[in-house]
Amino acid sequence: MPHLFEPFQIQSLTLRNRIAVPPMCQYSAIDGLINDWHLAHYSGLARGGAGLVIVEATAVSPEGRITPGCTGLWNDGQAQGMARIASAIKAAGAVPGIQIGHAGRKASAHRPWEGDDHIPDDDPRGWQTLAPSALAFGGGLPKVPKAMTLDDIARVQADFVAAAIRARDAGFEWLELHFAHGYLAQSFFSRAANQRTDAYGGSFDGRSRFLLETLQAVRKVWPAHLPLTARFGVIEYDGHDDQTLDESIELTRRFKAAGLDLLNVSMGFSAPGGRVPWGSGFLAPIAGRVRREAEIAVASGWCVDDPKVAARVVADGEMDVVMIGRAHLADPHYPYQLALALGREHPAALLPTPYAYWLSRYR
Ligand code: FMN
Repeated sequence: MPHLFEPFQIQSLTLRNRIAVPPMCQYSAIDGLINDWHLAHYSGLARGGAGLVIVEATAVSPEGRITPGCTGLWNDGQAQGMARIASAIKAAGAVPGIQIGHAGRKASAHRPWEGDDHIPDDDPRGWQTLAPSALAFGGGLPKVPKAMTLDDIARVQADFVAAAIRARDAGFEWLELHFAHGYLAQSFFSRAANQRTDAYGGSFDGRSRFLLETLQAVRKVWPAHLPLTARFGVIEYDGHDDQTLDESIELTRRFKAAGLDLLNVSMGFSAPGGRVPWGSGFLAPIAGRVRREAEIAVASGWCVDDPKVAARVVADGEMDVVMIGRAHLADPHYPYQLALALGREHPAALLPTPYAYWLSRYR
Protein backbone atom coordinates (compact mmCIF):
# COMPACT_ATOMS: atom_id res chain seq x y z
CA MET A 1 0.00 0.00 0.00
CA PRO A 2 1.61 3.32 -1.01
CA HIS A 3 1.73 5.98 1.64
CA LEU A 4 1.05 9.73 1.35
CA PHE A 5 4.62 10.43 2.41
CA GLU A 6 6.21 7.87 0.11
CA PRO A 7 8.08 9.30 -2.91
CA PHE A 8 6.33 9.15 -6.27
CA GLN A 9 8.29 8.40 -9.41
CA ILE A 10 7.19 9.49 -12.83
CA GLN A 11 9.40 9.63 -15.89
CA SER A 12 12.78 10.90 -14.70
CA LEU A 13 11.31 12.74 -11.69
CA THR A 14 10.87 11.74 -8.07
CA LEU A 15 8.39 13.72 -5.98
CA ARG A 16 9.54 13.64 -2.34
CA ASN A 17 5.97 12.72 -1.33
CA ARG A 18 2.50 12.48 -2.89
CA ILE A 19 1.27 15.87 -1.72
CA ALA A 20 0.85 18.53 -4.43
CA VAL A 21 -0.22 22.13 -4.45
CA PRO A 22 -2.70 22.40 -7.33
CA PRO A 23 -2.75 25.43 -9.62
CA MET A 24 -4.44 28.37 -7.90
CA CYS A 25 -4.83 31.69 -9.73
CA GLN A 26 -3.61 34.69 -7.79
CA TYR A 27 -5.21 37.26 -10.12
CA SER A 28 -2.29 39.52 -9.21
CA ALA A 29 -0.34 39.83 -12.47
CA ILE A 30 -0.21 42.85 -14.75
CA ASP A 31 -0.04 42.21 -18.50
CA GLY A 32 0.54 38.55 -17.66
CA LEU A 33 3.77 39.33 -15.77
CA ILE A 34 4.52 37.87 -12.36
CA ASN A 35 5.81 40.08 -9.53
CA ASP A 36 7.08 39.83 -5.95
CA TRP A 37 3.71 38.52 -4.76
CA HIS A 38 3.98 35.43 -6.94
CA LEU A 39 7.61 34.82 -6.07
CA ALA A 40 6.96 34.96 -2.32
CA HIS A 41 3.76 32.92 -2.65
CA TYR A 42 5.27 30.03 -4.61
CA SER A 43 8.54 30.03 -2.65
CA GLY A 44 6.57 29.78 0.58
CA LEU A 45 4.43 26.94 -0.72
CA ALA A 46 7.45 24.96 -1.90
CA ARG A 47 9.15 25.42 1.48
CA GLY A 48 6.08 23.89 3.12
CA GLY A 49 7.09 20.37 2.10
CA ALA A 50 4.82 19.36 -0.80
CA GLY A 51 6.39 17.14 -3.44
CA LEU A 52 4.99 19.21 -6.31
CA VAL A 53 3.91 22.83 -6.65
CA ILE A 54 1.97 23.71 -9.80
CA VAL A 55 1.89 27.37 -10.80
CA GLU A 56 -1.54 28.81 -11.54
CA ALA A 57 -3.45 28.68 -14.84
CA THR A 58 -1.17 30.66 -17.13
CA ALA A 59 -2.58 31.93 -20.39
CA VAL A 60 -1.06 30.94 -23.72
CA SER A 61 -2.31 34.18 -25.29
CA PRO A 62 -3.69 37.51 -24.01
CA GLU A 63 -7.31 36.61 -24.82
CA GLY A 64 -6.83 33.27 -23.03
CA ARG A 65 -6.64 34.93 -19.59
CA ILE A 66 -9.57 34.44 -17.25
CA THR A 67 -9.12 37.96 -15.86
CA PRO A 68 -6.77 40.90 -16.49
CA GLY A 69 -4.83 39.69 -13.40
CA CYS A 70 -3.92 36.27 -14.81
CA THR A 71 -0.36 35.24 -15.60
CA GLY A 72 0.78 34.58 -19.16
CA LEU A 73 3.48 32.84 -21.16
CA TRP A 74 2.97 34.45 -24.53
CA ASN A 75 6.18 36.49 -24.42
CA ASP A 76 9.77 36.08 -23.29
CA GLY A 77 9.55 38.71 -20.53
CA GLN A 78 6.83 36.64 -18.86
CA ALA A 79 9.01 33.54 -19.23
CA GLN A 80 11.92 35.29 -17.48
CA GLY A 81 9.71 36.02 -14.48
CA MET A 82 8.43 32.44 -14.44
CA ALA A 83 12.02 31.14 -14.51
CA ARG A 84 12.58 32.79 -11.11
CA ILE A 85 9.55 30.97 -9.73
CA ALA A 86 10.60 27.59 -11.17
CA SER A 87 14.05 27.99 -9.69
CA ALA A 88 12.69 29.03 -6.26
CA ILE A 89 10.33 26.02 -6.14
CA LYS A 90 13.13 23.66 -7.09
CA ALA A 91 15.57 25.17 -4.59
CA ALA A 92 13.02 24.39 -1.86
CA GLY A 93 12.96 20.71 -2.83
CA ALA A 94 9.64 20.52 -4.70
CA VAL A 95 9.13 19.72 -8.37
CA PRO A 96 8.23 22.94 -10.24
CA GLY A 97 5.07 22.53 -12.32
CA ILE A 98 2.94 24.93 -14.33
CA GLN A 99 -0.54 24.79 -15.80
CA ILE A 100 -1.01 26.41 -19.22
CA GLY A 101 -4.42 27.12 -20.66
CA HIS A 102 -6.89 29.23 -22.54
CA ALA A 103 -10.04 30.43 -20.79
CA GLY A 104 -12.25 30.38 -23.92
CA ARG A 105 -15.73 31.78 -23.33
CA LYS A 106 -15.05 32.23 -19.60
CA ALA A 107 -12.28 34.75 -20.35
CA SER A 108 -12.51 38.52 -19.95
CA ALA A 109 -13.96 38.34 -16.46
CA HIS A 110 -13.53 40.48 -13.37
CA ARG A 111 -11.29 39.09 -10.64
CA PRO A 112 -13.35 36.89 -8.24
CA TRP A 113 -13.29 39.49 -5.49
CA GLU A 114 -14.41 42.16 -7.99
CA GLY A 115 -17.48 40.21 -9.07
CA ASP A 116 -16.26 37.13 -10.99
CA ASP A 117 -18.57 38.15 -13.85
CA HIS A 118 -17.82 39.22 -17.42
CA ILE A 119 -16.32 42.66 -17.95
CA PRO A 120 -19.01 44.59 -19.90
CA ASP A 121 -18.52 44.90 -23.66
CA ASP A 122 -18.09 48.68 -23.50
CA ASP A 123 -15.34 48.47 -20.84
CA PRO A 124 -11.85 48.79 -22.42
CA ARG A 125 -10.40 46.34 -19.88
CA GLY A 126 -12.34 43.48 -21.53
CA TRP A 127 -11.75 41.64 -24.81
CA GLN A 128 -13.39 39.43 -27.43
CA THR A 129 -13.64 35.84 -26.21
CA LEU A 130 -13.21 32.68 -28.30
CA ALA A 131 -15.03 29.33 -28.12
CA PRO A 132 -15.96 26.38 -30.31
CA SER A 133 -19.42 27.89 -30.89
CA ALA A 134 -20.94 31.35 -30.48
CA LEU A 135 -22.77 30.35 -27.30
CA ALA A 136 -22.49 32.25 -24.03
CA PHE A 137 -21.70 30.33 -20.83
CA GLY A 138 -24.61 32.01 -19.07
CA GLY A 139 -25.20 33.20 -15.53
CA GLY A 140 -22.67 35.90 -14.68
CA LEU A 141 -20.77 35.13 -17.88
CA PRO A 142 -23.20 36.29 -20.60
CA LYS A 143 -20.66 37.45 -23.20
CA VAL A 144 -21.22 35.73 -26.56
CA PRO A 145 -17.87 34.36 -27.80
CA LYS A 146 -16.65 34.33 -31.37
CA ALA A 147 -16.96 30.84 -32.89
CA MET A 148 -13.41 29.87 -33.75
CA THR A 149 -12.41 29.48 -37.38
CA LEU A 150 -9.98 26.74 -38.38
CA ASP A 151 -7.27 29.42 -38.45
CA ASP A 152 -8.16 30.43 -34.86
CA ILE A 153 -7.88 26.78 -33.80
CA ALA A 154 -4.48 26.38 -35.44
CA ARG A 155 -3.26 29.64 -33.90
CA VAL A 156 -4.34 28.71 -30.36
CA GLN A 157 -2.75 25.28 -30.69
CA ALA A 158 0.48 26.97 -31.81
CA ASP A 159 0.16 29.26 -28.77
CA PHE A 160 -0.02 26.17 -26.51
CA VAL A 161 3.16 24.84 -28.13
CA ALA A 162 4.98 28.18 -27.78
CA ALA A 163 3.95 28.44 -24.11
CA ALA A 164 5.12 24.87 -23.47
CA ILE A 165 8.51 25.70 -24.98
CA ARG A 166 8.75 28.79 -22.75
CA ALA A 167 7.75 26.72 -19.69
CA ARG A 168 10.40 24.13 -20.56
CA ASP A 169 13.10 26.76 -21.08
CA ALA A 170 12.07 28.52 -17.84
CA GLY A 171 12.95 25.34 -15.92
CA PHE A 172 9.54 23.81 -15.21
CA GLU A 173 9.67 20.02 -14.99
CA TRP A 174 5.96 19.20 -14.89
CA LEU A 175 3.55 20.59 -17.46
CA GLU A 176 -0.21 20.49 -16.94
CA LEU A 177 -2.46 21.32 -19.88
CA HIS A 178 -5.64 22.97 -18.64
CA PHE A 179 -8.35 20.89 -20.28
CA ALA A 180 -10.84 21.37 -17.41
CA HIS A 181 -13.32 23.69 -15.73
CA GLY A 182 -15.29 24.91 -18.72
CA TYR A 183 -12.36 26.72 -20.30
CA LEU A 184 -11.53 26.43 -23.98
CA ALA A 185 -10.40 22.80 -24.23
CA GLN A 186 -13.13 21.49 -21.93
CA SER A 187 -15.72 23.41 -23.93
CA PHE A 188 -14.61 21.69 -27.14
CA PHE A 189 -15.39 18.36 -25.44
CA SER A 190 -18.70 19.55 -23.98
CA ARG A 191 -21.87 18.83 -25.94
CA ALA A 192 -23.45 21.89 -24.31
CA ALA A 193 -20.71 24.28 -25.42
CA ASN A 194 -19.66 22.72 -28.73
CA GLN A 195 -22.28 22.66 -31.46
CA ARG A 196 -19.89 22.72 -34.39
CA THR A 197 -20.72 20.74 -37.48
CA ASP A 198 -17.13 20.47 -38.77
CA ALA A 199 -14.31 18.09 -37.77
CA TYR A 200 -14.00 19.73 -34.33
CA GLY A 201 -17.54 19.02 -33.15
CA GLY A 202 -20.41 16.56 -33.19
CA SER A 203 -19.23 13.01 -32.58
CA PHE A 204 -16.97 11.87 -29.74
CA ASP A 205 -14.03 11.95 -32.16
CA GLY A 206 -14.92 15.47 -33.29
CA ARG A 207 -15.31 16.86 -29.77
CA SER A 208 -12.04 15.19 -28.71
CA ARG A 209 -10.03 16.48 -31.68
CA PHE A 210 -8.95 19.88 -30.30
CA LEU A 211 -7.72 18.32 -27.05
CA LEU A 212 -5.88 15.41 -28.66
CA GLU A 213 -4.25 17.51 -31.36
CA THR A 214 -3.10 20.07 -28.77
CA LEU A 215 -1.66 17.31 -26.58
CA GLN A 216 0.13 15.71 -29.54
CA ALA A 217 1.60 19.05 -30.65
CA VAL A 218 2.84 19.85 -27.13
CA ARG A 219 4.28 16.36 -26.64
CA LYS A 220 6.60 17.00 -29.59
CA VAL A 221 8.28 19.93 -27.80
CA TRP A 222 7.96 18.82 -24.17
CA PRO A 223 11.01 16.72 -23.19
CA ALA A 224 10.38 12.98 -23.31
CA HIS A 225 11.98 12.49 -19.88
CA LEU A 226 9.59 14.94 -18.18
CA PRO A 227 5.93 14.27 -17.33
CA LEU A 228 3.29 15.77 -19.55
CA THR A 229 -0.02 15.91 -17.71
CA ALA A 230 -3.47 17.41 -18.17
CA ARG A 231 -6.26 18.51 -15.89
CA PHE A 232 -9.52 17.34 -17.36
CA GLY A 233 -13.10 17.47 -16.16
CA VAL A 234 -14.35 13.89 -16.44
CA ILE A 235 -17.80 14.58 -15.00
CA GLU A 236 -20.25 17.48 -15.12
CA TYR A 237 -22.80 16.44 -12.45
CA ASP A 238 -25.47 17.48 -14.93
CA GLY A 239 -27.55 14.29 -15.03
CA HIS A 240 -25.62 12.75 -17.96
CA ASP A 241 -22.79 11.51 -15.79
CA ASP A 242 -22.59 7.86 -16.88
CA GLN A 243 -22.17 8.80 -20.53
CA THR A 244 -19.77 11.67 -19.80
CA LEU A 245 -17.62 9.44 -17.61
CA ASP A 246 -17.51 6.64 -20.18
CA GLU A 247 -16.48 9.10 -22.89
CA SER A 248 -13.97 10.82 -20.61
CA ILE A 249 -12.31 7.53 -19.73
CA GLU A 250 -12.07 6.61 -23.40
CA LEU A 251 -10.53 10.01 -24.15
CA THR A 252 -8.07 9.50 -21.28
CA ARG A 253 -6.98 6.22 -22.90
CA ARG A 254 -6.35 8.16 -26.11
CA PHE A 255 -4.46 10.86 -24.17
CA LYS A 256 -2.27 8.11 -22.76
CA ALA A 257 -1.63 6.67 -26.21
CA ALA A 258 -0.68 10.18 -27.36
CA GLY A 259 1.94 10.49 -24.61
CA LEU A 260 0.11 11.74 -21.52
CA ASP A 261 1.85 10.56 -18.34
CA LEU A 262 -0.74 11.45 -15.69
CA LEU A 263 -4.27 12.83 -15.56
CA ASN A 264 -5.34 15.38 -12.96
CA VAL A 265 -8.95 14.28 -12.58
CA SER A 266 -11.37 17.15 -12.10
CA MET A 267 -14.85 18.37 -13.00
CA GLY A 268 -16.12 19.90 -16.23
CA PHE A 269 -17.94 23.02 -15.04
CA SER A 270 -19.01 23.43 -18.68
CA ALA A 271 -22.35 25.04 -17.87
CA PRO A 272 -23.88 26.74 -14.85
CA GLY A 273 -26.06 24.63 -12.58
CA GLY A 274 -24.05 21.41 -12.10
CA ARG A 275 -25.07 19.62 -8.90
CA VAL A 276 -21.67 18.86 -7.38
CA PRO A 277 -21.97 16.54 -4.34
CA TRP A 278 -19.53 18.57 -2.22
CA GLY A 279 -18.09 16.68 0.73
CA SER A 280 -14.84 15.27 2.02
CA GLY A 281 -13.12 13.25 -0.72
CA PHE A 282 -16.23 13.17 -2.95
CA LEU A 283 -14.25 12.94 -6.22
CA ALA A 284 -11.92 10.17 -5.04
CA PRO A 285 -14.01 7.20 -6.28
CA ILE A 286 -14.23 8.84 -9.72
CA ALA A 287 -10.47 9.42 -9.76
CA GLY A 288 -9.97 5.79 -8.77
CA ARG A 289 -12.21 4.62 -11.59
CA VAL A 290 -10.30 6.66 -14.18
CA ARG A 291 -7.01 5.33 -12.78
CA ARG A 292 -8.17 1.72 -13.02
CA GLU A 293 -10.03 1.83 -16.32
CA ALA A 294 -7.66 4.08 -18.27
CA GLU A 295 -4.61 2.49 -16.61
CA ILE A 296 -2.89 5.81 -16.09
CA ALA A 297 -1.39 7.57 -13.07
CA VAL A 298 -3.86 9.99 -11.52
CA ALA A 299 -3.75 13.10 -9.38
CA SER A 300 -6.93 14.54 -7.97
CA GLY A 301 -8.24 16.56 -5.12
CA TRP A 302 -11.17 18.72 -4.07
CA CYS A 303 -11.82 18.57 -0.34
CA VAL A 304 -9.15 16.00 0.52
CA ASP A 305 -7.32 18.05 3.13
CA ASP A 306 -8.54 15.96 6.09
CA PRO A 307 -5.38 14.01 7.07
CA LYS A 308 -7.12 10.63 7.25
CA VAL A 309 -8.84 11.18 3.91
CA ALA A 310 -5.60 12.31 2.23
CA ALA A 311 -3.82 9.20 3.51
CA ARG A 312 -6.71 6.89 2.60
CA VAL A 313 -7.13 7.98 -1.04
CA VAL A 314 -3.48 7.16 -1.68
CA ALA A 315 -3.47 3.91 0.30
CA ASP A 316 -6.67 2.75 -1.43
CA GLY A 317 -5.17 3.38 -4.87
CA GLU A 318 -7.64 6.11 -5.84
CA MET A 319 -4.94 8.73 -6.40
CA ASP A 320 -1.19 8.58 -6.95
CA VAL A 321 -0.86 12.25 -6.03
CA VAL A 322 -3.18 14.28 -3.80
CA MET A 323 -3.88 17.91 -4.70
CA ILE A 324 -4.48 20.06 -1.63
CA GLY A 325 -5.38 23.65 -2.44
CA ARG A 326 -7.10 25.92 0.04
CA ALA A 327 -5.52 24.29 3.09
CA HIS A 328 -2.19 25.45 1.65
CA LEU A 329 -3.53 29.01 1.44
CA ALA A 330 -4.47 28.79 5.10
CA ASP A 331 -1.07 27.34 6.00
CA PRO A 332 1.72 27.04 3.42
CA HIS A 333 3.32 24.44 5.71
CA TYR A 334 0.26 22.20 5.52
CA PRO A 335 2.29 19.03 4.74
CA TYR A 336 3.92 19.52 8.16
CA GLN A 337 0.45 19.66 9.73
CA LEU A 338 -0.52 16.47 7.87
CA ALA A 339 2.61 14.73 9.10
CA LEU A 340 1.89 15.81 12.68
CA ALA A 341 -1.73 14.68 12.48
CA LEU A 342 -0.78 11.32 10.98
CA GLY A 343 1.84 10.68 13.65
CA ARG A 344 4.85 10.65 11.32
CA GLU A 345 8.28 10.55 12.86
CA HIS A 346 10.24 13.79 12.45
CA PRO A 347 7.44 15.81 10.84
CA ALA A 348 9.61 18.94 10.90
CA ALA A 349 12.01 17.26 8.48
CA LEU A 350 9.58 18.36 5.76
CA LEU A 351 10.54 21.99 6.39
CA PRO A 352 13.75 23.91 5.71
CA THR A 353 16.40 23.59 8.40
CA PRO A 354 16.00 27.15 9.80
CA TYR A 355 12.43 26.17 10.70
CA ALA A 356 12.86 22.43 11.29
CA TYR A 357 15.64 22.80 13.82
CA TRP A 358 13.51 24.86 16.19
CA LEU A 359 10.37 22.82 15.73
CA SER A 360 12.27 19.70 16.78
CA ARG A 361 13.78 21.24 19.95
CA TYR A 362 12.32 21.88 23.39
CA ARG A 363 9.97 18.92 23.14
N1 FMN B 1 -7.86 25.12 -10.66
C1 FMN B 1 -7.15 25.10 -11.81
O1 FMN B 1 -7.17 24.09 -12.51
N2 FMN B 1 -6.40 26.17 -12.20
C2 FMN B 1 -6.34 27.31 -11.47
O2 FMN B 1 -5.60 28.23 -11.82
C3 FMN B 1 -7.13 27.38 -10.29
N3 FMN B 1 -7.16 28.51 -9.56
C4 FMN B 1 -7.73 28.48 -8.32
C5 FMN B 1 -7.59 29.61 -7.48
C6 FMN B 1 -8.05 29.57 -6.18
C7 FMN B 1 -7.83 30.76 -5.30
C8 FMN B 1 -8.70 28.41 -5.70
C9 FMN B 1 -9.18 28.34 -4.27
C10 FMN B 1 -8.89 27.33 -6.54
C11 FMN B 1 -8.39 27.33 -7.84
N4 FMN B 1 -8.48 26.22 -8.67
C12 FMN B 1 -7.84 26.22 -9.89
C13 FMN B 1 -9.01 24.95 -8.13
C14 FMN B 1 -7.94 24.29 -7.25
O3 FMN B 1 -6.85 23.85 -8.04
C15 FMN B 1 -8.50 23.10 -6.45
O4 FMN B 1 -8.96 22.13 -7.33
C16 FMN B 1 -9.63 23.52 -5.54
O5 FMN B 1 -9.22 24.57 -4.69
C17 FMN B 1 -10.14 22.34 -4.71
O6 FMN B 1 -9.16 21.83 -3.87
P1 FMN B 1 -9.20 22.15 -2.29
O7 FMN B 1 -10.51 21.64 -1.79
O8 FMN B 1 -8.04 21.39 -1.73
O9 FMN B 1 -9.04 23.63 -2.14
